[in-house]
Amino acid sequence: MVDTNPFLPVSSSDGSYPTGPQITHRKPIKEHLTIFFGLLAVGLFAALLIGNNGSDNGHVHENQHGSLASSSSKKPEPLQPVSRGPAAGVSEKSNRLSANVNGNLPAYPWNNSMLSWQRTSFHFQPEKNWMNDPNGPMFYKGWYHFFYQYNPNAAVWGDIVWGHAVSKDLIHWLHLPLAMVADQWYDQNGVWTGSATILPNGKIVMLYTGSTVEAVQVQNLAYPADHSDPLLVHWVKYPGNPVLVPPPGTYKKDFRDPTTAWLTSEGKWRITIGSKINKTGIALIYDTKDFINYEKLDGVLHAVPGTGMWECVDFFPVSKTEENGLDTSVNGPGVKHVVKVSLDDDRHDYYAIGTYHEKNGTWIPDQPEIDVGIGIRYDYGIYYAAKTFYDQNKNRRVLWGWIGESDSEAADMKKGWASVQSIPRTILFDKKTGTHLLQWPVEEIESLRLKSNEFNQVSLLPGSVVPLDVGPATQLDILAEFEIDKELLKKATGSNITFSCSASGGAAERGALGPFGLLVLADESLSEQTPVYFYITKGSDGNLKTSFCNDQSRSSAASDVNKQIYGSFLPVLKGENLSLRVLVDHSIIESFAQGGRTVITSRLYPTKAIYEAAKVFLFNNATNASVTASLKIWQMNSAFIRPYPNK
Ligand code: DQQ
Repeated sequence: MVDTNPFLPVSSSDGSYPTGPQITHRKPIKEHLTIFFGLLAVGLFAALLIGNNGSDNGHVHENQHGSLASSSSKKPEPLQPVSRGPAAGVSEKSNRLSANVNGNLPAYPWNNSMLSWQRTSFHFQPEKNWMNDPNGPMFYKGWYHFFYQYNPNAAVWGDIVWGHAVSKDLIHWLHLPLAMVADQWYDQNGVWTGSATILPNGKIVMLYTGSTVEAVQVQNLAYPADHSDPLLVHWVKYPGNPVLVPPPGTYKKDFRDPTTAWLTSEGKWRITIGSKINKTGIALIYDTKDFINYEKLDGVLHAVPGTGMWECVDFFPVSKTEENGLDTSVNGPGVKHVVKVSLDDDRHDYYAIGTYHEKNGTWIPDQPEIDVGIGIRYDYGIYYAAKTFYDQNKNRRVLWGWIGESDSEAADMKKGWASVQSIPRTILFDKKTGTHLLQWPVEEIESLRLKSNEFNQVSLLPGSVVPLDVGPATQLDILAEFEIDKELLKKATGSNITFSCSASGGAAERGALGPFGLLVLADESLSEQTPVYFYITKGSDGNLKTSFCNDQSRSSAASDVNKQIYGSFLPVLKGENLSLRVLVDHSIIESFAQGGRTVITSRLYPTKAIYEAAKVFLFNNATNASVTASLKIWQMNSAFIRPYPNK
């Protein structure tokens, strides 16, 4: 049965739906050791690292590996990435590899076995084709619902509609039919990103951006055809769509991605939508009583010059004192508010913590120098268009994020799919720093843990690499703690040289106090390896600074994949050991440092370190400091992700 009146009181007196947007303006009032010491290869590791780093930014070339070079007699064709997205008025959706790649990289002769290995086992993916942003996540009548930007026709961005899947635990998923397709003038160019709001009466409102026949961005309303269906299979688009059009002065192609609505003390619903004015990123703000008629507030929720278009804005409260999540409408003492933006210009997600002023609909960052878009990122790897939802089932706030590919489009088309979603992460305010959020994989992921191995107090001398005998190493959950020789920390001499993961020579660059950490997806000979590591430096003021990095430069013998060194400064507080959690799932690794204070996600495309040949090692490439590591490593089961039977 189709619901005809799915909302809170509709403002029109006869209860009928108005036929178009009515926008009014109001003034501002607004994350036993079976020690396997067999191979303590002092020096060998450094030699390997440095040896592999002999030329061309550390990239390994196919011709250095006879077997790879001879796997195809055809001359590799140059890679010419095609731009997808900007012409349609949205951010770049093709894999442009790294900024310094000129588009003329030779394509690697990927074979089916290599490409099949890349598909993940416990991360959410559709059965085939392209996926991008998470949309409208929610918990409803016993099911977690996940919608996503999807191209049903190809493994590249385009023809965007809403895919839909349900889960009982955020890990095992059942694919349902497409929730919404591009069948109206107001979304013919794409059913773009949107968010769900669950009203106090239990009904659901979905607001999403439609790209019209003329590629103008408008906001549309949709709702479940049958609220009694826990699977929410059928969706109805409101006949009076669009409900919001770009306000005067806003570029018609810069008005998108409505948030979940939250309540004001006046009982109205409030949403924010990303836009820009010249180079200033802005979050527009609207109040509504019925999700049909909207009043635009004067001013903006927030604006940051120089940050460009804000996509997929997210706005939510976090508790300063409690270890649980908050419903989006919660406000008051002990509550801070987070603004998160996805920067169209650099395609990274940034957040900041601050204070929300309900009366005039504004938000002020606690620390303007780390304002949203110029400060802290959710993830220092590949991660974009993230969205949270309040999970009333477990009283937590859960974060979803889109993880694109960093191989070539040609390879994506060959394998027939592109993109995965991150493991959903719980989000909490980091009481210790007061500036950061803590992101941690939802507890349900632990149900996939199989047999484990523990390694206690493994001593890592400077320049050592230690293999960890865990069996196959492509589906792992790794928990690790590292302790560096405290005397050496004290004695080390300070310097003014600043370290940054991306500008460094990666894990091959030896310092007195780093790098040390793990090598994942590494083959026996270490010709392919991805170091996930800490690097400590001492300033001339005697202060220690820790960076958390992920070095992709030797991750693959293929040259047509992204080999950037990811990472960031990591706040480590007095008394804290260095801690790390790494989820390895074929071509994706998600790494969480210090309980999720800093996170790095990488997509990796090894050619040799796959299947049984993939191994994990500990390493310490510091010149002076000894490090002790303790770890627990679980083999991970695969999740069931398949079509819902008979749907
Ligand atoms: N993806 C959607 C847009 C959004 C962008 C289009 C962010 O609504 O701005 O697929 O990746």
